[in-house]
Parts: sequence; structure tokens; C-alpha cells
Amino acid sequence: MKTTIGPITIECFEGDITSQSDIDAIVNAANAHLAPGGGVAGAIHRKAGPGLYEECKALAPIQTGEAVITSGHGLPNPFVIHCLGPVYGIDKPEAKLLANCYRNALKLADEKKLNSIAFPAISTGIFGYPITEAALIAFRTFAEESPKLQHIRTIRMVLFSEKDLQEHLKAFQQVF
Ligand code: AR6
Repeated sequence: MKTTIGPITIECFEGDITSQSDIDAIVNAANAHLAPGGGVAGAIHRKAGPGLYEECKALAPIQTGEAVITSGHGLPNPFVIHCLGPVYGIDKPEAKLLANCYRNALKLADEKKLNSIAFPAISTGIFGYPITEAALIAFRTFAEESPKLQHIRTIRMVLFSEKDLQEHLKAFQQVF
């Protein structure tokens, strides 16, 4: 599914975040230490190779809601933006912290004059954020931030399962 806000296309697809070869920066749902870990972070570090963690060490630790950028190493993307999402039920206010991840990642990509960015559903795996609420926060933040962006032309949400995609498509229609 796709929509446009001014010159920006917002997309929502099922897929693997490590296979978005037409995108400048993919976003990692990281841990504070920017270590490989499981889930998205594990997949990104596996495909990127050990050079990514070497670069990450100098930038860690990061705070909840913060975003930092590295190069993509063995990934098909020139850059990775690492965000630390809130652990649901523990890091509060969780909605604001999750929105900060999306906002800060978009700002960082735009400051670097990147054209395209792809996000996984941050915090909805190991960190336990309910998928429907998280989807609404992601799309509302895209809607709020898009008019402020100078360089970004594609914002893509990449969902790892059919069920997560369906929840996101409902939220997409609600927001846009
Ligand atoms: N591509 C796209 N989405 C994926 C992929 C993939 N390859 N793999 C998983 N997902 P998670 P979190 C989905 O747990 O909740 C790590 O160990 C997954 O189905 O990766 O922010 C870190 O090191 C879910 O919907 O991130 C942290 O410690 C979403 O991506 C912690 O987990 C996020 O799942 C971060 O937890």
C-alpha cells in the first residue's frame, strides 16, 4: 500500500528489512549497546558482518528514543540508522518514546540528505509493544514529520508477517 504527502511516498509492505536494496538507510530496532542481539538487530548484524558492530561500539550506549547512523557494511544499503525503542510496560511514556524513534530517525536521514528510509515495526517483537498501537504511532509520526523533510522522498514500513502487515494496513487507512 502507498500514499503520498506532498513529494513524499509512504509505503507499507511485507518483507525482510535486510533485503531493501533500493533504500538508502534501513532502521535497526537496536538495544542500548548497539550489539547484534536477536530479531531485526540480529538479522541486520549477520548480513552486515562484524564491521558494523565495530563501528557501533563507538556510538553506544544510546538512550530510548534516540537514533544514530552508521554505514551499511555488507548490507545492500549505504546506511543503517539504529533506534532504541521502549520496552512496553517499562519505559514510559511509551507512545512518546516510540514516536521519538521514528521522528529522530527521519530527522537524521534528512540531515544526511538521504532520499529513502525503511523501518521495521520498532519495539513490537522482543520489547512487546502491541502491534496496532505501534502502527498508529509510526504512521501518525510519518504524517507529522513529512512536511518538515527536505530530502527524504520515500518512507517504507517493512512488516515481517502477513498478520503484522494486515494490522498496519488498517492503521495506514485510519491515518492517511
Ligand atoms: N525484517 C523486518 N522485520 C523483522 C525482521 C526482519 N528481518 N525480523 C524481525 N522483524 P525485534 P524490538 C520484526 O524483536 O521489539 C533485539 O534483540 C519482528 O517481527 O527485532 O524493538 C535487540 O537487540 C517485530 O515485529 O525488536 C533488542 O534487544 C519487529 O521486527 C530487542 O531485540 C521488531 O522486533 C529490540 O526489540
